[in-house]
Amino acid sequence: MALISIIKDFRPKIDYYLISKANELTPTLKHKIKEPVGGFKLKERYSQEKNDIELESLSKLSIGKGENLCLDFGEHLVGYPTFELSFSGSHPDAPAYIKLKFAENFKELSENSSEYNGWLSSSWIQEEYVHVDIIPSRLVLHRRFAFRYVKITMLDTSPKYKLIINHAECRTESSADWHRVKMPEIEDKMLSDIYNVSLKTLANCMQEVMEDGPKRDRRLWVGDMRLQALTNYISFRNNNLVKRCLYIFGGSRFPDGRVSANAFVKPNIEADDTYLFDYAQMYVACLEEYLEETGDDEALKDLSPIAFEQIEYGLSHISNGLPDDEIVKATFIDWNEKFDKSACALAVMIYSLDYGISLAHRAGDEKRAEKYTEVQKHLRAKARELFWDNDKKVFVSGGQAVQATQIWMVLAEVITGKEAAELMRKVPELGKEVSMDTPYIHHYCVMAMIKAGLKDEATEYIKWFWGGMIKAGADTFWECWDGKNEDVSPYGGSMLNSYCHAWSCTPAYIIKKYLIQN
Ligand code: RAM
Repeated sequence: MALISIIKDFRPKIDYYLISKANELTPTLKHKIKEPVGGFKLKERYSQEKNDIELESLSKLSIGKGENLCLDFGEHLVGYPTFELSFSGSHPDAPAYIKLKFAENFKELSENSSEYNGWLSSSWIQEEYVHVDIIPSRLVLHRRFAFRYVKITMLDTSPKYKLIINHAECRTESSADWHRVKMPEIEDKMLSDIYNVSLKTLANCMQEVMEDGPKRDRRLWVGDMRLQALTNYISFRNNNLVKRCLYIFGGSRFPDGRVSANAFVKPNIEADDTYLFDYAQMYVACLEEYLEETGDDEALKDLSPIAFEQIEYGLSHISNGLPDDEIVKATFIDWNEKFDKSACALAVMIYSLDYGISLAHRAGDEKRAEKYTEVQKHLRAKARELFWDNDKKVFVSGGQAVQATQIWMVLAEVITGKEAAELMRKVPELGKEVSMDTPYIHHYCVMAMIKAGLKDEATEYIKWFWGGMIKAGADTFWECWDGKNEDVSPYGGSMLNSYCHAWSCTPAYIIKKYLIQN
């Protein structure tokens, strides 16, 4: 929670040229009509016990006061639902007062939102209270929902009639074009399932921007966007969407030029007042990777100065290899905040310099490339000197040898070759008191394994972690996952968790780019 800031009277610095470019790149959304494939009634309003119903009998099933009806659309959808309503009994002489609860997974369906008291707003919980005055009628919802299930509960009606849901459908929305995807052949069934679920996760997050999650927060976050962009290059190849996101972050920034951690697009493009040091460095990586993919000279010219600013800002907060409090406190890495992030902050800086160097070469700025190369060499040596415990053969930051620190040091190539492989083999057993809570850090863990040459281990890790979600019923990957604790959540309650989350979409990218021959 410490990572979320509120800056009084925050006024981002706006670059209208970049904003107008971002607006020009707004994608056209694609739609499909989806209907339920099954239904049931929950025995109690908040229980998981259910009685299945035949969909064919839907038009004969009426819901009276206190009763519920759940529809199962069979897969995770993002879109606008519509219900055809009619009645049984006498002419409706009072409004039907109903509650609609949309749920991405079954567990969520039977949760009672009044029991949530975490720190994120409960207004994200997808439920609507609606009065329907005229029946028969068509109930069209104008809010977009992310869901597989919907529960309709009759809160009140008159004794003279009961409600019937004759038909339901959802008009889905996404800017991903499945026709552009070339599915590779993957022999391993679990790996192939993981691949498909990764792409579905990405597709459902690809809207007018690369959203972090279509349930919540429904906006752009740099850390998520970078991972979405990578997965997009091997699948939907909607490179203009990545470009639009890069321009959004460039077009509205902190007054001192820093790239914000996330941005709103409605009613207008506007940076949020949260700065995350590592996310701003991921902007550099994301831009360089986009340019590598597209060779887009316009974006190079418009956005590389912004990327260099992020690097300069970071470097100005590191002295003698030690990142200062300001950037350490603004370093995310993972939702688990119970560890010292100094070593990670330094490693992220070194990692970002890799992309800064390539970007400088690309921009023909050899002087800058040379300077960054020197600085990077110095910081790598410092990282080893300050954080490597030669007896225990691990990196220690603030007295702790946590997994995330080892991962980022390997990614920053502070340690390489056999030493890196040895270290990464140790990671699963290390610092268990500080768990890794999000697929975001698990992604970087797999990338560190690959960097250390441990491809078999990386494959097994993907099957264990993301495969675990599939075994638990996921058809899009979740924001948080811990096989031993289904209630894990950074938000003080899993009701706010998102079950289709951008930063979880990367296995397809990793599999295609590093783990299979194509
Ligand atoms: C979560 C968002 C997003 C992530 C930030 C740091 O609230 O959903 O995915 O990037 O936190």
